[in-house]
Amino acid sequence: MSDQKEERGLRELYDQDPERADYLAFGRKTETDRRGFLKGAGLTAMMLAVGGAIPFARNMPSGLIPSALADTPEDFTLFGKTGIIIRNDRPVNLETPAPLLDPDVTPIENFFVRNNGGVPEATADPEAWTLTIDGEVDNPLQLTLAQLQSDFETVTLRMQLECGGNGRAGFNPSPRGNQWAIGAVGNGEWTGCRLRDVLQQAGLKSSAVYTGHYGADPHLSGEPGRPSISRGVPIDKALEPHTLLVWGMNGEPLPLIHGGPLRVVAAGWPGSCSQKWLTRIWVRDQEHDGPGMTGLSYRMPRNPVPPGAEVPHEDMVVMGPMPVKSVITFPDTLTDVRADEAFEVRGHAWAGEHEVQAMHVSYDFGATWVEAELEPPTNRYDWQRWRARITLPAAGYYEIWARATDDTGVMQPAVVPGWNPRGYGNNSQHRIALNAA
Ligand SMILES: Nc1nc2c(c(=O)[nH]1)N[C@H]1C(S)=C(S)[C@@H](COP(=O)(O)O)O[C@H]1N2
Ligand SMILES: [Mo]
Repeated sequence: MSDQKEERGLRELYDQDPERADYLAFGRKTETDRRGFLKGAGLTAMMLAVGGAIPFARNMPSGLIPSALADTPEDFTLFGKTGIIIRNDRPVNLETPAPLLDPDVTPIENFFVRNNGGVPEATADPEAWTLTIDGEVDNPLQLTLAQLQSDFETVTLRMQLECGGNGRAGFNPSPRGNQWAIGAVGNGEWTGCRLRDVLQQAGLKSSAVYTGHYGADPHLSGEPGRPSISRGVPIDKALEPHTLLVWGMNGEPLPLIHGGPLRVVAAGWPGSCSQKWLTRIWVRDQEHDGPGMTGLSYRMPRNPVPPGAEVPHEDMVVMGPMPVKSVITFPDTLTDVRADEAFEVRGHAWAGEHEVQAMHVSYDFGATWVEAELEPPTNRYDWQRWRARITLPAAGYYEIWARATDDTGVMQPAVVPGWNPRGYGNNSQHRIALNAA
């Protein structure tokens, strides 16, 4: 089996497979009439995307990328997303621009998407979706979504979800993979039951040390039954009461693109631990070794290595919790502001398994720091709102740097942290540029 996944960009997709491109771009299966012209829901979605009626739509062939969208990729709509940056379409990988991360709960239409494989077909009967729990348990279980919903306590928690590769674009030399800037992160309001309660019903054996998660998404090679990714977490994280089996997001049924009808959310750990389209949890007697946990994937060098180094496999370890980090959500970079007038800078901060203890901003390239106001999380793993008021002393170019400190005193570095072969865990300070007039 080769690890090579064919990845291609949106333009290329429109060239090679225009019907599929329409499907991806406009969210639903597009209807076409006999002559291959776009109709129905697909056409409606296209009208929304271009911002108005298309009077000559009857002449517009399906699979034609509207030039309005072709020229402004960032305005392109995929899976009902708006304002999102397309990092890749095969698999679908969508990043949220920092200003759209401003709300306390990230709206679904702006929430980032990270897929390693395809998107399964939507299921007609979500309640019949079945999860298997097996491996190191006394009573292997098969539970439908309906049973999970009725037999276990339902909880709703606000928790951040961040891709392990968020910030990869900052590394040099640049590791392969999605060139995420800062927006492969979001804060969802997740509804589900505790994984702990379900594992307790299955009865963990004393040999249970790790989970292995499986999902229904097809591998890009098309090989049936081959998982796109299968990660897991140490059993303590699986038993942590905030680790959930999730069927609701922001008060709605979990959308297909976010793993609906059922996923894991294991906040504070690399997003890959939060399996989407969840079908099976295999309780293991050793560290899980599914695709995505072996080789270089989701592994970091045990000890620091020089940028670009080839690291032998035995010196790589599976990534644990995500590091302390923050994002500036307001103002947007390259905004014009007034010198000598106070204005608000704000954003969110989060810290893996920790709480954020302090937040600072600098407008003089890190020479001095202003302490920001920092709100507590509504629950553990919720990201924390911070706000600072600053006044720029004279007209000219400034950068705002933001730095979070966690409750163990660890801070975000000013420069990109330890290089690693796949570009994980870049938590360097977010910087924006401002012009003061
Ligand atoms: N089944 C499945 N689950 C998955 C993935 C995937 O490709 N397939 N991607 C993982 C990764 S790498 C991340 S960062 C998160 C992203 O979740 P989101 O797309 O809902 O934002 O899902 C994780 N769960
Ligand atoms: Mo990820």
